[in-house]
Amino acid sequence: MAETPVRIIATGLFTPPNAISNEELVESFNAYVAEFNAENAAAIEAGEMEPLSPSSAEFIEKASGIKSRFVLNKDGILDTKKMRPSLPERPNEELSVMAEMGVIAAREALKSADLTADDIDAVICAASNMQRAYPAMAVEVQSALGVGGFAFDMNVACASAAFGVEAGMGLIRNGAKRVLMVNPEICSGHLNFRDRDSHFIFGDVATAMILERAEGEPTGEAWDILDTRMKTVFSNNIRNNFGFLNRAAPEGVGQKDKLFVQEGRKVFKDVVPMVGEMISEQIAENGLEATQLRRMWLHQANLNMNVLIAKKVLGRDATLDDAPVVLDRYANTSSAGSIISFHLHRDGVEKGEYGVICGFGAGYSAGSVLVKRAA
Ligand code: CO8
Repeated sequence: MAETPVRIIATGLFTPPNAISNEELVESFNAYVAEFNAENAAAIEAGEMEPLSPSSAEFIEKASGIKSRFVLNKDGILDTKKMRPSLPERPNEELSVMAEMGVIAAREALKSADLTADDIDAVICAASNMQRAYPAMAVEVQSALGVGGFAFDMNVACASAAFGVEAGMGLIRNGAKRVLMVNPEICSGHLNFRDRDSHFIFGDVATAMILERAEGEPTGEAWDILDTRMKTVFSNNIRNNFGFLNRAAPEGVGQKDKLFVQEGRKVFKDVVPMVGEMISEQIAENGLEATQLRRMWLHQANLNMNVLIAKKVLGRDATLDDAPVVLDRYANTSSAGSIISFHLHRDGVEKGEYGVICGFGAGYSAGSVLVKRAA
């Protein structure tokens, strides 16, 4: 175990009230395609422009395992004239949307551990995209909750939560007693809902986790962190170039890579072996056999990806009990995916049993946290 032992003692989840099924999403996308092709009929007819192809709910479920997603705003996304969430800018005096989601998830985690803001020494906001550059979202969450100490943001794309656990452990080694991590993800804000290849991939959510220095017997639920692994390998296959040096061009012109873009097949091919090897090495180097791994709370990007990773690690087909799936209802929620899975599906793992919380994505980046249920 690490020099200063650290435990996970609570998690929290905020799920937006609106859901969009594949059928609803595809109906809107296909209406947009029909409008686009009608508006550009002459150019298409003259061979100057390719017509757009419709999407399909069957393809989406088969290719990804996604059936539905939660979003902060449904109307704007489904409106073929907008195809982006309508989230009005808030005055600086109001809590930002991202902080608000993080605070709701954090409050749930605090409540379940029977703690208050006074029991927390630091806040980390670990997510794929912050809604502004500064002040840090984490400082806003800290202030809204009334936490002392300090707070900071960090971004390692879909692996942010695993890297956030590593960062939190570092703070605890340096004297903090408890660290709160939040993972608010407004993926719908940077997803291109006009892109057939990716319009279905993401959803919005926020998760929270409380880490604590392990001293004495735990008073409530506790998961000892035995080991963490981090790996990054540069790749252009998942990008989002939005930023102040890359101003958004007028609608539709050179816009594509100012939102999420990826080479999905390449990502799949590169990331599956990278993550499978990472978890297998982690287990072996901690003196464990794959048969001792009771559960894997994997990043929720693509069902087939998780099936392959779990099979590679376990050496057999994995069941939903081995590697729970939340992707069907939540879609890819970036850094929050593995934490939603851990939050909703940790019953049945008994004291003394082992599990892995693992996130992976753009960068490429991958982070794996080996845990043992302590109480
Ligand atoms: N409907 C119908 N047909 C379609 C559609 C559609 N919507 N889209 C594509 N097709 C067709 C294609 O035209 C193609 O047809 P053909 O074979 O005739 O050319 C065929 O289906 C196959 O297309 P693809 O190769 O694109 O399909 P795949 O089977 O590879 O599935 C996936 C696509 C689901 C994207 C898959 O490749 C995948 O999941 N890959 C892994 C992706 C992944 O893990 N990405 C990680 C991203 S997360 C991250 O770290 C970034 C964080 C940032 C958060 C940002 C929030 C916005």
